Amino acid sequence: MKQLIDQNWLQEHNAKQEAAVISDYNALAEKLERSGIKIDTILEQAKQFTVAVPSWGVGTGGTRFARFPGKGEPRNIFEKLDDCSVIQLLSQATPAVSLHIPWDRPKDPSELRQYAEQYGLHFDAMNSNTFQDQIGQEESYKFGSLTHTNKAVREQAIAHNIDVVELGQKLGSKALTVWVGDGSNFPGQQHFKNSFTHYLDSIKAVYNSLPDDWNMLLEHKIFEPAFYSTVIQDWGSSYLAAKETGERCLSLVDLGHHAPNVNIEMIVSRLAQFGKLGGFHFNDSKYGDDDLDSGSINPYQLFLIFNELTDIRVQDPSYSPFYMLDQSHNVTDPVESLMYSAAEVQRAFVKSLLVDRNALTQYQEANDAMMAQASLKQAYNLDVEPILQMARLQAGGAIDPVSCYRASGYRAAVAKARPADPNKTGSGIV
Ligand code: RM4
Ligand code: MN
Ligand code: MN
Repeated sequence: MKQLIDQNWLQEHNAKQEAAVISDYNALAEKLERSGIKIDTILEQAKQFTVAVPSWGVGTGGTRFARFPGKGEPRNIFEKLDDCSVIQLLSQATPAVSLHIPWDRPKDPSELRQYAEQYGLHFDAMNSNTFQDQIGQEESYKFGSLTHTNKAVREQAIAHNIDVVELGQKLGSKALTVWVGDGSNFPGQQHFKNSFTHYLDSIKAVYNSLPDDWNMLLEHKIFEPAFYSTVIQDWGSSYLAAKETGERCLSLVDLGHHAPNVNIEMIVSRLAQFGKLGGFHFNDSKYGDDDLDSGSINPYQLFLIFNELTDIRVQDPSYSPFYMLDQSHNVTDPVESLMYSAAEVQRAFVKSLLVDRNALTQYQEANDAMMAQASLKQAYNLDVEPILQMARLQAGGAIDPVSCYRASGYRAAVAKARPADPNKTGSGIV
């Protein structure tokens, strides 16, 4: 397998920390053993955990005010995959990449697939884009896409989604994520019922062209780019649309797409109870959809979400929703942010495995609020870093991905190899 950071060098880098990791791991094993938890079974699950990386996440993001591109930003999908391969190599938790079309449209899909495979990468859910006008496109999405008042615009948006599915099939993907920015900026601008009806008709048309082994994931977002109303603004609208559309049409929860303080873990439980929870876009936010790094603001919320997911998996071990990071890295090196965030999501997952579920159930049944919350906190407060480090070490990754990445000199090397085009603002969510 092709690797952009030398395996021997990586092993030497790890060697300096290896003894400390083993000692910390053994100490944690002893501690967990006292609660009847076998650390090796947790380690195995940590190693199995994966979260996809968004292709657009490896470019520097920005706000509507400005973007400050970093050095050596990837200039095309192949360079994006190079960066994704480094993220996977060091973190050992991100073997899949989620593409955004047309941003990442390849001339030759089989060439792109092979390019990914040489790194051991594959493609996660495909993302369509009808929130921007593309060069050469007949109709404009200024006033919407799948929900537009004009049938010709809706048909163009439907055709784009079908096209993305066809491309995804060539790349080995198994899902289409549909997020539309459709909505309105003024009260009265849009007829709520009519626009939702158009949405339903449009996604049904896309769904009907979906291969049998594919899922369609509907992503809701409370606001932006529309600031008064958004057609699929909440999980309720998403659920209704998914239910109306078909069995393989599911809801996708992007953590940042909710009002502050919304109880997202409860949304997770509701959607799952009715078989409609299909996937996640992980990120964090403080005020609005600011696409901050996963776990950077509210790691407890992330843990509570995984607590629900683990609860679901206790009942149905085969349950596996699509997990993806969806973040905008405006002030950090995107490679560092994505490695760090993948580990934060993995950390929340691992901690959720440590919850004593029998005890929790008993406290819930007995209405013992104090001990119920304490049983969650007991797991949350444990430092599981030695498990994450051991998982990466055994899988051939880096004990400490960020320090290893910095020491490797990768960014400086790509900065030389990828001179910035002064006329282009580069990739990233702008
Ligand atoms: C949206 C949404 C989508 C993502 C775009 C770039 O806010 O989160 O998932 O594809 O941003
Ligand atoms: Mn998203
Ligand atoms: Mn978003």
